[in-house]
Amino acid sequence: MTIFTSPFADVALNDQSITERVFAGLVDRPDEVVLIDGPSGRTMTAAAFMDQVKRLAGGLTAAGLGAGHTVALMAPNIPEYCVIFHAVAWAGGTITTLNPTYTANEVKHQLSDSQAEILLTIPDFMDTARAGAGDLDVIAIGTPEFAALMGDPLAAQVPVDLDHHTVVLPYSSGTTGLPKGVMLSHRNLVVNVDQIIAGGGFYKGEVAAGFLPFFHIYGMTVIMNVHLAGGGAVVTLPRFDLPLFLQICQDYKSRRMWIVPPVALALAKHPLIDNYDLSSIEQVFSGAAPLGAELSNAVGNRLNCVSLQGYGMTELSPVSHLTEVAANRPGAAGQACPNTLCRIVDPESGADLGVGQEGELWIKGPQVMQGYLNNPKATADTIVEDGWLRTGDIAMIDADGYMFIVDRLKELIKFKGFQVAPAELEATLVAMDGITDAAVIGLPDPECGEKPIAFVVKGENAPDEAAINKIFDETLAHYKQLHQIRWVDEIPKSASGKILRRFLRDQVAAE
Ligand code: AYL
Repeated sequence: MTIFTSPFADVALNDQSITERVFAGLVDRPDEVVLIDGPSGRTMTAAAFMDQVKRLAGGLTAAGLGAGHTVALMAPNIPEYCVIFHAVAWAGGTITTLNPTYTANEVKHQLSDSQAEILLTIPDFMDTARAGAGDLDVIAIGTPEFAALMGDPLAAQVPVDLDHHTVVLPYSSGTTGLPKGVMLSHRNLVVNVDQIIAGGGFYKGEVAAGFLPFFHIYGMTVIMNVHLAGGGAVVTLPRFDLPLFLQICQDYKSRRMWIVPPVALALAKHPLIDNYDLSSIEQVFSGAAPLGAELSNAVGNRLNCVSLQGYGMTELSPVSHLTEVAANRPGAAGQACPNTLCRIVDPESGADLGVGQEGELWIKGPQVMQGYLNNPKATADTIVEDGWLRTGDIAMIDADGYMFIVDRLKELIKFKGFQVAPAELEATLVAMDGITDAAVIGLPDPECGEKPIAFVVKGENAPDEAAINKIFDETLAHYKQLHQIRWVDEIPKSASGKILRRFLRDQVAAE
């Protein structure tokens, strides 16, 4: 077995809850502003943040929503997001995070799958939240009902099993099928914060313009928790808005931009960039989807800074690979984090491969998830042989330990860094009367990375394109919309009935 190790020294495993870890980065600077609402400029100090976390934790506990209970949160990035997240964690509960652009249908699915007992949202999303929540209580942040949830402060972390209690339950489709609840423990979240800070460095007092959504593991761990725990601050942006993002980076003298590849494209090409003083920026860090060497270099040259890349998955809390400033290699997805082992495995034969060879990337480390909620089969298919996580990505590791993602073995489509599960779109299609079969694949796109397109087999009285698009619009979030529908006679399948996605992708590529 060829095992690739990390170039970094291991970090010590820290016996703290994620909120204890974050508070440790706040207690010695109580008067510092650590959260700023981007659009309004409203601020929250470290002391105010910790106080609100403890009071909400007390209130949730008193309301029977503390230890052992699951709270759902569907909100854009605002300071209260961080308060709610840590209050649930402090109270010994589980938080499941929903994309705030979800439709009622998607909300309903995640609430029932996660067995959430209350949904917290913002007034703007109340209608969708209520429509998806059925009989469940829905409370909007900023209302008297939300204020009433605050109780007597809970002085200490409610004790939980740091290795096995699920503190957060984001959703990911993994290598196949529908989105599944990813069970992440306190240990997973805390160690990943420490791995990121040890491997990627942290500038004391660093202020991030945080537009990457906190409901997704990138925003949650890398922006929210790393900045609070590491000694920095976050300006929360409820959505990506290029002028506001640039203004905040300029005003707060940000030293690092945390981005995804579509933003790299804007940074390299958009004329607006020249209107701002971005001389404080020392580093642009991209993750969640591939960033080519050419675009990476273009960003670095335009902003006169280093352009780095990280790699990971929701199932890895999320980071397994990142790059040190001094060791940048454009086009590489990074080097293994501290405490992280890798293998490259031939997907056909199962044989371990060596330096320079392409195969499936397997990861082992303390950031590997506990498993998928109520889905032992998907868990067993993903975490194999004593703790190795199969990523479903095809990668190559060079002689210096740089990992390059070269292809994807799994079904997943990435639209602007967002996960689109083909199985979910296919299920929506075949549920329509008059559609007998369907396959969804990603069409490469310079701006979005990939766009979902569908191959559809017509039965009797099939809906037309407009009717299909209308149902998609009503039931699925914006990034799951189809960009093309192709009518075909049949869907190519293997002998075992699996859709031959590679065949479809090759066919489209050859056109
Ligand atoms: P999920 N290059 C190519 N593909 C990537 C990269 C990358 N640098 N990073 C992520 N992916 C793809 O769960 C890959 O297919 O987590 C991987 O299996 O939404 C999938 O995205 C996982 O998608 C950071 C901060 C990584 C965040 C993240 C990843 C969060 C995405 C590093 O520093």
